Amino acid sequence: MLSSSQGKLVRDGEDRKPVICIEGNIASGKTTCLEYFSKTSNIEVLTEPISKWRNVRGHNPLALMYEDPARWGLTLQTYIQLTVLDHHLSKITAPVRMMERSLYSAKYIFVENLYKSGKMPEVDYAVLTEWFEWIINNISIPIDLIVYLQTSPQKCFDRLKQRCREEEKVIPLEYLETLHHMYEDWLINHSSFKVPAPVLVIPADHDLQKMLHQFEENREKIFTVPRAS
Ligand code: TTP
Ligand code: MG
Repeated sequence: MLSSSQGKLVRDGEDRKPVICIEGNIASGKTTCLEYFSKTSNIEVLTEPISKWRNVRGHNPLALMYEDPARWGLTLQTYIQLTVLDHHLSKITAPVRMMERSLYSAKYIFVENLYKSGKMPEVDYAVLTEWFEWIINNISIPIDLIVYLQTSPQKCFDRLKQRCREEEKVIPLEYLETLHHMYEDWLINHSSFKVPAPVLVIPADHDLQKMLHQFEENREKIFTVPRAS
């Protein structure tokens, strides 16, 4: 549960433990990275609650959003915001937490893109933004490191085709290109939104073997991250 500290709601009854968020475009390899480190002891790994986004009480808001973003974008993004917030606030069960994405990328990448591309009505964007700002102003969401899996949009497109998630069959290369530029502006160029933690960039176009090798090479850097205050 939550209690209040320094004006913000915080998770109850535990010391602050380091939280590492894995970020990157759709199909950049976030889950693969998390699965790799899940074999390490003393780390808690939280993969994205995508199964919930595909089935909330028998409905599939992810599929609905791809079918008609203007109608269902708000529905999906509201639910994503809730499920990701739930992850941020859940009790940490190991000395370090690693999680897929964050509240920030759902808003700064996906919601912004829906709005900027004219697919989300202004009132929906306003409501989501009010919600998001209320959350970050009133609830403590500590993140100590962002690991950015930096890919080319074409590589993500190829992986997307290979993995063949039913809802994602309609995604064109241009969509991944737009998300890529938004990620770069946010985490590399620092020209869009505030970056909530230090960023470690891992080039992520390589094949699985090389990626696993790189994850291992970066292990030290990732897990000796100083805790944000
Ligand atoms: P991702 O969050 O990118 O997860 P992934 O499993 O595809 O990535 P990886 O292969 O790197 O593990 O996207 C999951 C799906 O949810 C994808 O179709 C994009 C969609 N999505 C949104 O539409 N809005 C959002 O805010 C988020 C976070 C995802
Ligand atoms: Mg994933």
